[in-house]
Amino acid sequence: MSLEKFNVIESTLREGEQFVGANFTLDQKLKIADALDEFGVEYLELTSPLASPQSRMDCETIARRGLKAKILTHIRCHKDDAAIALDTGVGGLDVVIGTSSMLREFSHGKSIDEIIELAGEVLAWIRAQAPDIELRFSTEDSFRSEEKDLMRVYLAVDKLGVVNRLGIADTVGLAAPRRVYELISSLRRLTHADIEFHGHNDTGCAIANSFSALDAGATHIDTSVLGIGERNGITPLGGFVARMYAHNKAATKKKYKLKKLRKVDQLVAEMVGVAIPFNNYITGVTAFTHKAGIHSKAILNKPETYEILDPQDFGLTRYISIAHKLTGWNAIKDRAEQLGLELSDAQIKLVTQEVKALADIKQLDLEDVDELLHRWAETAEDERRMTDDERRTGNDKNALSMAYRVSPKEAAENEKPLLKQPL
Ligand code: HCA
Ligand code: CU
Repeated sequence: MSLEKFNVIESTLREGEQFVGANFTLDQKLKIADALDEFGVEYLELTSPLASPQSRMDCETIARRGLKAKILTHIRCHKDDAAIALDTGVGGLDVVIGTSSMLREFSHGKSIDEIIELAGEVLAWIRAQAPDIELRFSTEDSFRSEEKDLMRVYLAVDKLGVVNRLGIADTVGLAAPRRVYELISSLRRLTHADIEFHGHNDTGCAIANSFSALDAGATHIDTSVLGIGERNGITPLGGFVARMYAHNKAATKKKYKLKKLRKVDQLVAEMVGVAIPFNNYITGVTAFTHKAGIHSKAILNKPETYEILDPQDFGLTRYISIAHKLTGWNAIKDRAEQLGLELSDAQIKLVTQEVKALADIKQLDLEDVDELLHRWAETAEDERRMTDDERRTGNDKNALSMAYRVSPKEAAENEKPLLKQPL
């Protein structure tokens, strides 16, 4: 159910601002908010208005912008924070408090009973002030909290009947998918509110954990563009969308304007001073690049053989790398066709052998392959014009040079020898 009906809480403007390279101006925030809104995320989460005077003004400005996405801000479990946050005009508050023994001892110093009491007071107060606001309560460092403590807190909060969502946070990126599944399944069984999952990526599980959370009944997933956030960040929007597209292509295409993803990734990458990683989901330069000859053949016949994501759905194109020793003649043939060159299959196979032989001794690039193809095409053209007479007298230099390109053994391996006469 949740796997089909999930919501993205896009936190580039909150968790993402906690990325070391991020220091967004209002103008930059507006550009990010607009781009994400166009993409179609359901929520935007903003830095607490208590962080700085400018942060407060940013909340007010973005809340008033009339975006389709619901605007949330993120606050500690304090009445004073909540009062200021409500004043900004946002559509929802994400309230958080640490429940792990570590955070209880070294951060706010409260016991579980005190947390329950405080949460009850603050959440009921917020609801009384703002009956229509979306209210979420989350425990920080959920996976290093005692499960019985966690459940006590969530059950108490759920029973208040004032929150729309309960949040689970893998604050240090410790959890693996099965653990996420178990915890969220228990929460799903025991409580009524929607469930949000916030997953850090320290050990590379953020996307898988988010998917597992949905599978277990979560309804909302926190993301940020390129995954930016504290340390190495959280579930990346693009990677999460890739996962959901693989799960249900039609629904994901309907839900989001996938072709806008590249612009969003580029925009944020530039603003925080990083390049989009080469192996990034969807928008990395190698995301749709194919290399091995045997892959290329299948890809050219039917792209789905080696592609779970169709680049066209994201406004991107696939690229088949051909200038290397793993190349295959189908890929070289495709390139020849792109260049409008007329070469027979036998000739293409010989070119392919030459590419492989050259690649064994030096680094090639596409230009080298193109040059070879052009040379072979010209020679083939001359060859076509050649008279039988000339051929018999053996004074044809082109034919000779062509023959010397490959060893007799290699030529013999081709189904159709390039030259009609053996030399
Ligand atoms: C933080 C911690 C947080 C909160 C997540 C949440 C985390 O930076 O305030 O509110 O659900 O990772 O625990 O981002
Ligand atoms: Cu976080």
